[in-house]
Amino acid sequence: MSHMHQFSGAMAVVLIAAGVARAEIVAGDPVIVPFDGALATIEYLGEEADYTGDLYFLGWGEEIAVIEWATSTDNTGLGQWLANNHNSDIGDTMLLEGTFSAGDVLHFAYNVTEVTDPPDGIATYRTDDRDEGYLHLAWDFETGDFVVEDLPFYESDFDYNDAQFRITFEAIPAPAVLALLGLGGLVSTRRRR
Ligand SMILES: [Ca+2]
Ligand SMILES: [Ca+2]
Repeated sequence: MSHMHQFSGAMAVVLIAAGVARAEIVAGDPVIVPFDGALATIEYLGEEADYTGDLYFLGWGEEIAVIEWATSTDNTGLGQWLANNHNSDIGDTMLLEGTFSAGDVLHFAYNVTEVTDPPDGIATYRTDDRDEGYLHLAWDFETGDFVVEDLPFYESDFDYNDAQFRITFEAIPAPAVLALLGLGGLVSTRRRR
């Protein structure tokens, strides 16, 4: 068997694996808020992974950068903790901190904390890391499915099922909108004095 032939075989495997993943999700697509006054909830759907990791909400901003950071809930500095792929219960939901506008890009981090094989997989994959990190997270805007590949790409299986979530958006409840408008009116009144 020639070296060229071996190389072609390896390439075919990679393309098939990538094709399967892309039929459902596109790695690296930004999570874009679809309408103004949106609340975002993330639901934990499950995992098929040996590695252990936590998902965080970094904050919101543009496709390449966080502008408004979420409040840190632990000492990782990664913002709002959302779920752990081995400790959270399927169906657990978390409300993301903030109210969002159409076009805002929500940013997340997946922090791998415990690894098995290969043993060099400790890493933090972030949607604002344009080097490679953002390609470890994949969002399907039609279903809301948001999935993670937790293996380093140089020895990855690219199955994107190592931590599985769903992001849903809903309009801020009407009473809250009225309260905000009322607050705005109050501020305007005070400013005129
Ligand atoms: Ca897996
Ligand atoms: Ca995987």
